Amino acid sequence: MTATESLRRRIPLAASLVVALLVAANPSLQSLRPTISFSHGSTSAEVDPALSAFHSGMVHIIIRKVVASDRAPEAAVARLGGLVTRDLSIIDGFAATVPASAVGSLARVDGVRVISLDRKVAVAGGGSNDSPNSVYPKVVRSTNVNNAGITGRTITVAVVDTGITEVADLAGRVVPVQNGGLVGGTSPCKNFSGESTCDDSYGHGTFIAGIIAGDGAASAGKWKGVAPQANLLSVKIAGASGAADVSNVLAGIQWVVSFKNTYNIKVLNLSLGTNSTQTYRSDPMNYAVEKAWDAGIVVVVAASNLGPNPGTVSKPGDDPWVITVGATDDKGTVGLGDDTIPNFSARGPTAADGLAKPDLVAPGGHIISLRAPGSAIDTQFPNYVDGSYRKGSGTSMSTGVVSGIAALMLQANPSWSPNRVKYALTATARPAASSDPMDVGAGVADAYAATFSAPAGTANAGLDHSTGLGSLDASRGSVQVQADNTDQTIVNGYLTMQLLLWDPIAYTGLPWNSTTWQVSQFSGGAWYGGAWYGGAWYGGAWYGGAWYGGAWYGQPDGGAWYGGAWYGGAWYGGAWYGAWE
Ligand SMILES: [Ca+2]
Repeated sequence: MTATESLRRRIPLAASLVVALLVAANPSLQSLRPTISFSHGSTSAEVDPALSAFHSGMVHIIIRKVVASDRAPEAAVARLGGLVTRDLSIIDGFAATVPASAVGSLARVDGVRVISLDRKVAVAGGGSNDSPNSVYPKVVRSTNVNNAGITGRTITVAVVDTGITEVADLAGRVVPVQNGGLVGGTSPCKNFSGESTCDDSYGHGTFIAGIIAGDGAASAGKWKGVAPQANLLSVKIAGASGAADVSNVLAGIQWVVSFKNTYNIKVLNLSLGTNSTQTYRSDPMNYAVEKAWDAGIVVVVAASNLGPNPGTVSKPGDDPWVITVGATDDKGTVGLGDDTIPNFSARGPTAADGLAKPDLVAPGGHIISLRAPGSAIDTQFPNYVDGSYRKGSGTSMSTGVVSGIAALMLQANPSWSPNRVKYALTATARPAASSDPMDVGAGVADAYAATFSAPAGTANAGLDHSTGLGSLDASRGSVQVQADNTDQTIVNGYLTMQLLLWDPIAYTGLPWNSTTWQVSQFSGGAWYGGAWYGGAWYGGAWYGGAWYGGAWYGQPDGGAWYGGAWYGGAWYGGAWYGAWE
């Protein structure tokens, strides 16, 4: 038994997760909850007296529940404007950040037993980044590539995400998008989010953009990304709630493919995914990433933060064509000898098709990148590094690293196809902390070798394509989004986030280019914003469902928590693959 197998066997993640999901999803099981009797007829939780000192702003709390599987307390946190930040299943509870004014209401929620101040976080707040050390560009040797004059200049990376705020480190390199129509002009994004601006109001997309292409302008070059002169094209598919439906993703990818020539898009970064187990051979999201790949775009996708069990790579990272990226923790040192594979990093083979994934790994632990000032993450986790930066962990971050590397490779080797890029990346990857390819694929990305000394060869020979005619709803996995229309429609079945009916024949029947885009199902009609729907799953924005990752903070390095069983793994954590520290 390898060390990894041994670790997996000690942590019965899948079993407990499935049970929790069943209880949460099946109303008929609600009656199985123990009945709690109280002497006064109404219930009120015990509240830590220390919380009475907080009258405004946000406060970090620990909630212990009456019944571990009851998700009503988590849903209440979301409803009251808070954010579940950490599962604490060993105490039948969870950590959350909530408005101080909401504590009284939370105490009256059925199922909440004790509310206490999260003292560890309160003490650490603002002071946890005394000696930041984020060395990922050196670990993957992109620094060496930059020093050889290759910086990603001329290459455009499309980022389908929560938007990109054009902060100093990205200034002048967020590609303006032509609005078209009678209005004309340009916007700093293609916007499918339902929000009126292109700003990153959630805080995920800007962080990823900084990893791909930040130039360190606000830190005298100290905190640079991988391809510091690459251009970014922001395709915004979610607003401040972080909630996005599969249809938002499909529209975003179809638009990128349709306009790749207009904007010289060479790389597509997808730091997202769902827990769908629909076979890639028919799934519409797999169809989209394969259309991008066939159009000559290198598609880089997060593996997910649902590890460490087999079968935890999410969709569309389960697609055999694309480059799927898992995470390493480089421990803040350039050498690989002390690296570990965090438990959160998803493991293959893929659940639906049994395919080997991820393709490779890159640093994704305690990464320092850009804040999006005023965004949800930035506001709720105000631990900043050198003013303009913050820390985060997850396979989202690893994905950004590899997208940046792809930009470097394509600047130096402009004729390379996606299959050539994938082969060069995997053929030159260095041995990682695990020798199991289902943990790490080919190993740790090496930008220098992949760019300058890759052996000849191409990947993906003989693979089949997705028909795209599978179920849209199955592509969602267990997540649903509630639209912000008057009726607060739940977007499921054939509905899209435009509240129109999904048309698979139109989706697959035409080539994707700038002409056909105008008649595509996504081009006309407004997009709605949304929130994670708290019905069949755990409820509330960012906590629950399949766009995993959520908002995490204060993970002590190397401790029992960081990389532990629950870290983005054993429970479903919110939106996008990122942990916020
Ligand atoms: Ca290291």
